[in-house]
Amino acid sequence: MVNGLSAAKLGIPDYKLALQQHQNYVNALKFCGLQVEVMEANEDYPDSTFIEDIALLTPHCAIITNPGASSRKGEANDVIDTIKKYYDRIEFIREPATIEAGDIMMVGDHFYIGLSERTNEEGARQMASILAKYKLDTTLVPLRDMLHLKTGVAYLEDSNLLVSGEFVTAPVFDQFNKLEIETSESYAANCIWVNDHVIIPEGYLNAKNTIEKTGYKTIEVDVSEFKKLDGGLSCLSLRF
Ligand code: CIR
Repeated sequence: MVNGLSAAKLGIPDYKLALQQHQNYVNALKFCGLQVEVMEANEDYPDSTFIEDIALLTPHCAIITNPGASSRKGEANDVIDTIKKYYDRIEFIREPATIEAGDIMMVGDHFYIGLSERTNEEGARQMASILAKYKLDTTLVPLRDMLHLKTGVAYLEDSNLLVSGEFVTAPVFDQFNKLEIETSESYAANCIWVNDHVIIPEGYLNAKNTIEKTGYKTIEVDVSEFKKLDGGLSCLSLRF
């Protein structure tokens, strides 16, 4: 992962510390009642720890994406056998479509798809048409600055949506109860709701207060080494 893609300018990740942080992340998921299968590291793909991007797992099917970053194409090959253990129906996004599932946010039967530097219109189109087969709807969200849609929004169920940066005023999210994460803490807009807990990155006090005031229990996990590669908490797992 020390060779992973990064725009953060926060330096090279400390690999040993990243391993510890990853273990703490796994422990937090287990604490929330999840069963966790940890994949072997794939040293050919420095960004493969951000496994969220390579598949969308819905209640009906798994959809293998085609990453927009060329160094990430092929990451899925290593993971499909594992996904097959849990899914009979596996669909694929095909060239020239590109899409990374960090650009997809699930809200019940509805999926918001960010159009980003990694997800092109054809990617969103193929994804929407696969989802439609399973009676799942989609809304497209053009991105301005963020890497991925879920870099700046996180759905916490019960209509509660964390929003930061360009998404604070985006009309597409107006029907939600928006919980704004201030710019200086924008990294904390990438949280995950798991069985009534919200796992949040460590060190973002205002975000933590906002989430707790809304009625959630929070679990803080330090993911500083993954932040150095522009990745957040959601990116590190496929949850279904
Ligand atoms: C990348 O640039 O692809 C990785 N360094 C970070 C991916 C983060 N994934 C995500 O936001 N879903």
